[in-house]
Amino acid sequence: MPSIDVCYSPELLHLYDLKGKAVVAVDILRATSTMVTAFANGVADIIPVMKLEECLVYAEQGCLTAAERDGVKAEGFDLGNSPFAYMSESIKGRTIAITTTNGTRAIRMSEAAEEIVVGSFLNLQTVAEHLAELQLDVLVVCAGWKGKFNLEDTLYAGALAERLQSQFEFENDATLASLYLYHAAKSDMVSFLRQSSHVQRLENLEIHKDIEFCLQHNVFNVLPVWKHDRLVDLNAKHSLV
Ligand code: 3SL
Repeated sequence: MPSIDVCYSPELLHLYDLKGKAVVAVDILRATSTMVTAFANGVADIIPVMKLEECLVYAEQGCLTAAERDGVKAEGFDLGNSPFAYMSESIKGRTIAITTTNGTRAIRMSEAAEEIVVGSFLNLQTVAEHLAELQLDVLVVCAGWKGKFNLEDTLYAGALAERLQSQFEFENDATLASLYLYHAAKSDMVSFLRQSSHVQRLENLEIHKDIEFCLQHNVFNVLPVWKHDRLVDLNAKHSLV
């Protein structure tokens, strides 16, 4: 039976052997929720990069560029990191190069894995079904915040563990803790997360509607997966679940 484990921060990745594993990279607020929304709205592919300068170079190749630092859209880029900015016709068929404070870092630091899947509550079931078919050991890599633990990514790990628990064994207590937290939170995640640090940070920036949007379950059946140097949607049709 394959296993599922949870890494609470990219800074802890040195403790894990990614070889032969499927990584689910997650940054619920908001990078991976935004990427899933972008694919659902017809983006062709997404190039996650770590640095602002690196991202800007892609403009010269005809890509749209997107950047966020500390919750705010960085100056000089086409887009920020709100999922609502990725619902326009103008992004259809485009390649987007994106850098965010933590989310794109979690993806790029997972490159040694056999497969990297981008997870969010928005495509939770689609990712769970894909992992069940894949039959690889799974590591959920939480983006956290600047190397530290966060609650919303942990809740996602718990939600995924709940869906996979009959077919995967739990590698250690990190998975169990995530599951227990998800059980405590799932009936009202918005309230559960009200005191959490990134929700507070986004609320202070008056970013309210993104929070509720990103906590919705199973809105899209997109399956963003790392191929060569970028993310593509393995479910070609982008149809709503
Ligand atoms: O940390 C990240 O990568 C971002 O998702 C943070 S924010 O939600 O855009 O503030």
